[in-house]
Amino acid sequence: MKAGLVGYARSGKTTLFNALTGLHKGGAGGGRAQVNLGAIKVPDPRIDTLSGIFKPKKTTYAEMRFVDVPGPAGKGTGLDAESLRALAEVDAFCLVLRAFPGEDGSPPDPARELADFDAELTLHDQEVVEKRLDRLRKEGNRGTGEYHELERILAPLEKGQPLRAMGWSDAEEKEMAHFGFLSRRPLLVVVNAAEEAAAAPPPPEVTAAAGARGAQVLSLCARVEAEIGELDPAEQPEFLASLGLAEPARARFLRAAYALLDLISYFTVGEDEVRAWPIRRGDRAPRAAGRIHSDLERGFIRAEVMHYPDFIALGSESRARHEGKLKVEGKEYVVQDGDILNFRFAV
Ligand SMILES: Nc1nc2c(ncn2[C@@H]2O[C@H](COP(=O)(O)OP(=O)(O)O)[C@@H](O)[C@H]2O)c(=O)[nH]1
Ligand SMILES: [Mg+2]
Repeated sequence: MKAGLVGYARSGKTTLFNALTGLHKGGAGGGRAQVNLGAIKVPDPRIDTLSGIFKPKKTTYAEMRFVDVPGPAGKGTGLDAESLRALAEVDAFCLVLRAFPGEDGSPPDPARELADFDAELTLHDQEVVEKRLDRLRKEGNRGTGEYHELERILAPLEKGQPLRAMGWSDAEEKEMAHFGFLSRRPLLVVVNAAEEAAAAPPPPEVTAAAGARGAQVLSLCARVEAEIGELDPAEQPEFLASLGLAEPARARFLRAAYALLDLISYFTVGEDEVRAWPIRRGDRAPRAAGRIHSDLERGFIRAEVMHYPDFIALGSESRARHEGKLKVEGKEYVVQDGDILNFRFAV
């Protein structure tokens, strides 16, 4: 599972990528560059709290992978084969929009960039659908379920509506999966603001357009995020306060991107290690256990479960047990975000 930082050249993708990874290499400013890939820790105040309670030898945050995908140079140039390949390889898009004045003084138009970029994705999918329909017609398969289904989704695509905005049943989702539609992938719109607007909400027209396109939106200033990363941790709070920020926007962005990939965390705790484990929302206990080791999935017997808020309210595992807040769950249990788990297994 990985998220791609996508968008037009010079929107600030590489600046944001470097701010996220803490890299300061000369990637930014180059406009079009090679693909960068990095694993990034997802900040989680619950892990900080648990680590404060257990004082473990090691604290491990969940990680997620990001790709800095070089984008097309300008609008209307279309997505070239290389960009398409790079886009097809990521599971969700974080679309970076330029909302700061360009080096040549050109005013930003993030709402336009959003419409243009999503139009590229939509057009790509429309071509995929048309090609397949053509083929089915040539083969004399007009009457098939697939044909009708594709015709149904062609109509909104022709109007420039992304597939992400459509409600599909689980069966439809499964049937369509192999097409790899780009306009169906989860989208987080990242308004890359000017320094003065580092703490401002996204422009209302962008928020409205994102909503209509089935996307979420947030605003940050990639340059400011890069600066925060370079500061001494002791100096950060004052700098953040001077900008009107409660925490680096990086933390907010990473949590949103994590959720965009449909990832949630469960925790394991103890004197050795406090750790967050990323799993897919909806995963059952054995699969979640398999994140730690395949033996735990194969030999899964049961899971002891405490919900994070219960544990924090009661303060200890023994009190949680005493109050009936430590539950024993079997194979069918769907793990919830923030569960503190202990697995019993035998191989
Ligand atoms: N003022 C301002 N400039 C930025 C910001 N983010 C990026 N830039 C500048 O915009 C230019 C393009 O950035 P870059 O990260 O290379 O864009 P990319 O082509 O999308 O990877 C560089 O000169 C950056 O320093 C920002 O938040 N504010
Ligand atoms: Mg770049």
